[in-house]
Amino acid sequence: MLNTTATPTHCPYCALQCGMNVTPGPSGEGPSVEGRTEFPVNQGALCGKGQSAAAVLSSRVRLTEPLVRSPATGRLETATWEEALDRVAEGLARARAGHGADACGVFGGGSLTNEKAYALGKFARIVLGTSQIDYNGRFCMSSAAAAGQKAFGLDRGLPFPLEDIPKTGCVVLVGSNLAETMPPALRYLSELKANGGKLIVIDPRRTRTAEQADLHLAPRPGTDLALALGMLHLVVAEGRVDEEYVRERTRGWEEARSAAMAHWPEYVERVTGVAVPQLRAAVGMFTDAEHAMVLTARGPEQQSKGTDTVGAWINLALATGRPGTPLSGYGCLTGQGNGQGGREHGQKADQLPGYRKLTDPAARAHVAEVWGVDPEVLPGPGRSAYELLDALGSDVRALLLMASNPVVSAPRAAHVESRIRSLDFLAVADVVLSETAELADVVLPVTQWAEETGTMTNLEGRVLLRRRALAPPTGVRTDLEVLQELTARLAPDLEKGFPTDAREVFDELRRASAGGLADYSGISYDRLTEGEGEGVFWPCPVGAGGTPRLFLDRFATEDGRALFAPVSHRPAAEEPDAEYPLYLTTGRVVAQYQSGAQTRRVAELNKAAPEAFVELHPRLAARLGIEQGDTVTVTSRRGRATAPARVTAAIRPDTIFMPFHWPGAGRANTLTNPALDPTSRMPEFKVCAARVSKSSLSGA
Ligand SMILES: Nc1nc2c(c(=O)[nH]1)N[C@H]1C(S)=C(S)[C@@H](COP(=O)(O)OP(=O)(O)OC[C@H]3O[C@@H](n4cnc5c(=O)[nH]c(N)nc54)[C@H](O)[C@@H]3O)O[C@H]1N2
Ligand SMILES: Nc1nc2c(c(=O)[nH]1)N[C@H]1C(S)=C(S)[C@@H](COP(=O)(O)OP(=O)(O)OC[C@H]3O[C@@H](n4cnc5c(=O)[nH]c(N)nc54)[C@H](O)[C@@H]3O)O[C@H]1N2
Ligand code: SF4
Ligand SMILES: [Mo]
Repeated sequence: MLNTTATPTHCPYCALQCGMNVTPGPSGEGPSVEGRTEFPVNQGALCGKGQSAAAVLSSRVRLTEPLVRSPATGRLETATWEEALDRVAEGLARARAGHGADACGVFGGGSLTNEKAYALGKFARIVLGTSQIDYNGRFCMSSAAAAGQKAFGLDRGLPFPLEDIPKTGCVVLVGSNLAETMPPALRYLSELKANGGKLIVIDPRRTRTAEQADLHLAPRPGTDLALALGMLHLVVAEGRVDEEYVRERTRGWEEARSAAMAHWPEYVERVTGVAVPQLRAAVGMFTDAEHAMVLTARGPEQQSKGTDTVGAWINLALATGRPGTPLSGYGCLTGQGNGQGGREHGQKADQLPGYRKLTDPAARAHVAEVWGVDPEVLPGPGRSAYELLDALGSDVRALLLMASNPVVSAPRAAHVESRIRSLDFLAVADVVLSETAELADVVLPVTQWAEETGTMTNLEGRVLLRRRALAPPTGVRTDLEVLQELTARLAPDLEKGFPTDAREVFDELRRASAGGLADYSGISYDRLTEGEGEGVFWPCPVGAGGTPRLFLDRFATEDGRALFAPVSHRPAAEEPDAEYPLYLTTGRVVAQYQSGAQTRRVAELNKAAPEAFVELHPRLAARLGIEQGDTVTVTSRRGRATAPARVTAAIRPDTIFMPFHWPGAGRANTLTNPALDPTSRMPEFKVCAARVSKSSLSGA
């Protein structure tokens, strides 16, 4: 029996992982949610998505029975769990028998708990024996992860807790709209300003976040690399380099310095559209502060040069002596609920648990031992997320998808959708019938956040216990149960290695991660329930106390020094031209989450943000004869989308913006460019060339 009192747990959505209490309702009424004041990150505050999260738990909007596509009607029809699981096992086994192990693909997500992400990676590697696994985090912060690993030897989004932000002197926030994407975190910036600190926001749009800034720079999309190099140029020219820090704590300065010196302020102004005096003002604010931070989010990261771009921002932080010093440094604001933990425990194409490399013989031996298999059976690295989606129906014939909705969220989505349709077999585990699940041969209805226990690692690297607060409806099973049942059918000898109790999975994950970069071995469920459940920061080896602040003594590189990135500016993969004269950039609105699969099912959120829109500047609108609310058509080399125009002076006149939360005619990803960053394999969601026109249907 579950009790009827409040259970302290965490939000199902973003990487803040706000603390909340969930209370089952009296019979006939749904459960209720309220912010948990004792949890330090949000101190009781929740955004509208968190407040309304209980709505998705109700059985009216969710799946409670498995669905199997009927050969007779071609439609999805309800089935028993036995039938559905048998069909999935058959679909995967047939692909493997006909085309080899790599014909089975697995696609995961950053909303999965650590335990699920770990089990999914293990399932792919030893049950299916496939190298073809990756996940939606590749679309998220992978460029910052790659740059952070290169520079510091370790990728933990924030190397310090959020509580340090109000105590620093200056924050440069690059391409984050956290007023909409993490509303309770705005408090940290307000406190910063109340303490006399400065906020610089870099965004082509004057967002709600930019409105809070002391200085807002609005560069052209895709030009952050030049902007960061221009700032570094001025830091050198004005003699503001922290020479002692550079000498003692870094490597590679000379190359990075000469690359930056080639980026003259006037050249940077031409490339970015940011005037030299503004560039100087930013450098002044940043270097005058005793302590300062650079924080990046998706703006600079979701570019085909995202890794170099983040590298350039890290260079600026290093040259001024910030990383690994108190109340200072570089951090990336990770996005998904378990965007941090989801990238550590083996659902990535090249990775084993503990942030280990699949190509490292010692890592393979360690993990194989924990898994009770020969290291030889572990496949090598596979394809990145977009490349995997692009290979569906050709090399990869069957796909198991858990916790992503690529029909809406992947770049060049019409093409991705056609690749998905060309699969021999698709199985989707989800809580709702997402646009991708609609295409599946089998849909498995799974439990949600409040109905199951598991750990999440928030954007600070804080490992949290998200507790079960409610009994799931009959008819649904957990993702862990699904993996166990599939193993029982495909490789019965391995079934014991797939327990369904999250604590048991976590204890194995601890052993698998021991000695790795993301070492969780000292974290236990008991420890996570102590006190107010404020969590434990990794790395945390056995017997250690957790690490809220990284790099204070040394970086995680071999010699303990941070590494500068010798980077130069280059244009986006697609720049505007005569045919497609505008920049199109994409992002989020406060009331919808990601592909919208969950939040589009919540009435109050839909009321606040019912449909896609196209943001454009009044001058551009006037030139094209477009008025507020007119239906407009946006065209790129990938296709076209239509949505109402939202005319606003808050955007650059050469740029249009669309949120990506909707399928159908307003789907932003019909337009986006899948050009990939060479290192992180991140697609260029934040910039492509487009044109816009008043739709002929307008006013009809
Ligand atoms: N409401 C809501 N909150 C969310 C989510 C959601 O879907 N909805 N998703 C969660 C997830 S997974 C993530 S990753 C985070 C994302 O959080 P954010 O990174 O804050 O979100 P975005 O809106 O994608 O992008 C941020 C800003 O980048 C700007 N931008 C566009 N192009 C460029 C550029 O070239 N350079 C710069 N400097 N800026 C640019 C956009 O104008 C936008 O304001 O949010 C998390 N929180
Ligand atoms: N144009 C454009 N496109 C973008 C972006 C952008 O800025 N612009 N941002 C990108 C980014 S940062 C991200 S993170 C992606 C996200 O995009 P998606 O990968 O599509 O993420 P979600 O919409 O969160 O999809 C998660 C799905 O998993 C289900 N789900 C939730 N929890 C669980 C669970 O525990 N188990 C299972 N089995 N299912 C679950 C949800 O119901 C939902 O259907 O979108 C990317 N796409
Ligand atoms: S900010 Fe993020 S974690 Fe907090 S309530 Fe909103 S969606 Fe949930
Ligand atoms: Mo994300």
